[in-house]
Order: sequence, then C-alpha cells, then structure tokens
Amino acid sequence: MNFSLTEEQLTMQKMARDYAENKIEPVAAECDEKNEVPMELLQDMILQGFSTMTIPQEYGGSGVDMITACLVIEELARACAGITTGAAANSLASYPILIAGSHEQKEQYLTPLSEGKFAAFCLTEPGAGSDAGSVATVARREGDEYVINGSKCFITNGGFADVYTVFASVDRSKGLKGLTAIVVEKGAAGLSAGKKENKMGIRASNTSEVFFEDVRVPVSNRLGEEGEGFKIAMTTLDISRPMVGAMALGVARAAYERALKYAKEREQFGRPIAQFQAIQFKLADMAMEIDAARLLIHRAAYMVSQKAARFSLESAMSKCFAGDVAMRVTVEALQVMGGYGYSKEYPMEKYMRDAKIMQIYEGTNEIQRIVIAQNLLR
Ligand code: COS
Repeated sequence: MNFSLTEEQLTMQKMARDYAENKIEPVAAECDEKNEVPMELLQDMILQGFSTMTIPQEYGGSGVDMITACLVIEELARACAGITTGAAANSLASYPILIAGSHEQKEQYLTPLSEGKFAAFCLTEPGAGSDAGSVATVARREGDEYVINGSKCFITNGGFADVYTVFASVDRSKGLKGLTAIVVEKGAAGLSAGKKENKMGIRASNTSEVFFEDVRVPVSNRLGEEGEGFKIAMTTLDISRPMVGAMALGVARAAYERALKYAKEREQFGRPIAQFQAIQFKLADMAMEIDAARLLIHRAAYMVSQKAARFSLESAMSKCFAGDVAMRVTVEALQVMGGYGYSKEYPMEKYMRDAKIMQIYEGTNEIQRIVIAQNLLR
C-alpha cells in the first residue's frame, strides 16, 4: 500500500488549488449572495477539463484516475462547493454514456462536454427521490422513436444543459426493470426547464425542474438496452459518490483551515484561544475526521479506477462519512469563530449551508447506510 501521491497527482492538485484560489474564491461570496451561476467561469472550468477528467482521451477527456479527479474536486470545492457542483454535474451526466454508450454515442455526446457544453443527469422526480426505481416519466416507443413525457426535479444544470441523460420507463408495469436511459439534446421540441430552486446552500449552482412534453428522440439515443436504466443509474451513482465525498471534504477543509488560523490569532483571557484545550480538542477532532474521510474517498476512488466488479459499499461509505464530516466540521469550525463565524461577513456560515447538501444529494446519507447495510448482510 502506498499513501504518497504521484508527480502527476501533485501537479494536478496544485493546478486546481491555484485555479480555485485565483478564479473561484474571489467570486464565491457574491454568487452565493445573488443565487447566481457564474456562467463564464463554469464554462471555463469545463474547458480546463475539470468535468471530463476521467473521460478517456479519445473522447476528449484527460483520462486520469479517479483519485486524481477527487484531489482536484476537493481543491475546487474548498473555494466554492456551489460552483464546483455545476462542474461535477457534467461528470455525473457523462457516466451513463461512459458506462452504457456505444463508441459512436461516446464520440457524439462526450466530446462536446470537453468543448464547453453543459450536461444534466435526470433521474430524480417529485415522486421518485430515494425510491429511484419508481420513476414515472415514460418513454413510449413509436417506430424508430421514443416519445418522452414526464417531469424531473432538483436537476443540477437543468436550466441550461445541452445534453440530458434521462431515465424513463418504457413499461411502468415492469417497475424498475422498465427503466431505460436515453439522451435528450437541447432544442428538442417539448423539452423545457421549469422553476429554479432557491436553495439554502450551493447557491452558485443551477437546480431546476425539467419537463418533457411529447419529446421525440430517435431510438439510437438510447444508452444500453431497454430495462437496463436502473442498473446504469446505480452504477453511475457508485462511480460519482466518491466525488461527492471529495466535495464534502473540500468544504470541511475550508472551514477547518479558517478555524485553525482564527484560533491562533484570536486572543481572549490574555492568550490565543488555540491554547485552550476546549478549542484544541475541536481542532484535533476536525483534523482526524478530515483525514479519515479522505482515506475512505481515496479507497473508493481507487476501486473505481481499478474497475472493480462492484464497489457500492466503499462508494457509499466514502460519501456518507465525508458528508457527515463536512456537517460536523463546519458546525464546530463556526463555533470556534463564535459571533464572527455566524456573521455573513465571513464564509463560515456559507460553508455550513453548503455542507448540508452533502448529506442529501446523490443519495441521502440514510440511503447510503441502507446500501452499506445491504452489502454487509448479503
Ligand atoms: N449497481 C448495479 N446494480 C445494482 C446496484 C448497483 N449499485 N444497486 C442495485 N442494483 C440492482 C440489483 O442488483 C437488483 O438487480 P436484480 O433485480 O437483477 O437482482 C436491482 O438493481 C434492484 O436492486 P434493489 O432491490 O436493491 O433496489 P431498491 O429499489 O431496493 O433500491 C436503493 C435500492 C435504495 C439503493 C436505490 O433506489 C438508491 O440508491 N436510491 C437512491 C437514489 C439516489 O441516490 N438519488 C439521488 C438522485 S441522483 S443525483
């Protein structure tokens, strides 16, 4: 077992840190306040390759391993989890194509993702959240076309994506065995975006409803076979969850680093508060949990890159633990800063708001615990 990073990983990590500090951090507070996506910056992040890191080079990606991708995402999210969510959503939407797409589909849909196009992963519906198998959107086959009807909600980049990877049922009587993955492209008649969510955190990301009203797409847009959609969606989430863990880790680290700096500078009772054991214990717990989360994330990421037969357990553990750590660390780090932590003048309260989604999206942490338990009891 080797815990050191490779030269390439160190270079990518530094490049991402510099980019995050110079480009993302300066606009993070304003985008959060205005509930606004910095579209030019997001597009630049895509052009820099931050959304296509694990896509093979032949389809326009960088083809790096998942640990490297997680290192990069951690750095970006340390500057702003909202902006990073927009970039990571492109990766999420690309996985169904990578998993089940033909060579032609990969060329057609993945290559534009490295050229600045936006993508959205459309699984969740008003009536299908944790119970992803109960998707009600239907794709009715008519000759060489599917006619899609239904609605999706909480879709990142849903308001402006160029490519949507959509999960719809070709036969609702078959339950989750009717689910099918289909690509829908911007401009398709009947495709529209609905309300944009006004969220508590990650406000610099676009979260929208997406509607399909008699949207016609050729059968050649289908990824894999009819009925394979649920497994494609689950495999996608297994791959993407370590990356959500890495985002949570970035938020936790940002909060911890600020708390550490503040504790060394802030004086009360004639000495820096870092000299009080109550503060030291908080800092020690934060550092320990952040390290533990990173180890779980890198193990899961390693398994993704090794193309292990199944890594649902490790993937769920990494996302769940890191999400919980982000929440605990941001609460404690805010406490170290006291009133200053609670003030909107400092980013601490934003970190805490941003951390909360890490326990919710890409599968709630309750669902992660179900996945973990199912694997233990199998
Ligand atoms: N990889 C491959 N196949 C999987 C899988 C995975 N990770 N998880 C389940 N499957 C397969 C099972 O093997 C089973 O196949 P067979 O019938 O051929 O044996 C099938 O899918 C059904 O599995 P299961 O019975 O476990 O499905 P459930 O309906 O009980 O759902 C959970 C399982 C709850 C884990 C799933 O619905 C889930 O992850 N929900 C959360 C969804 C989510 O994360 N939403 C967030 C929005 S997306 S950003």
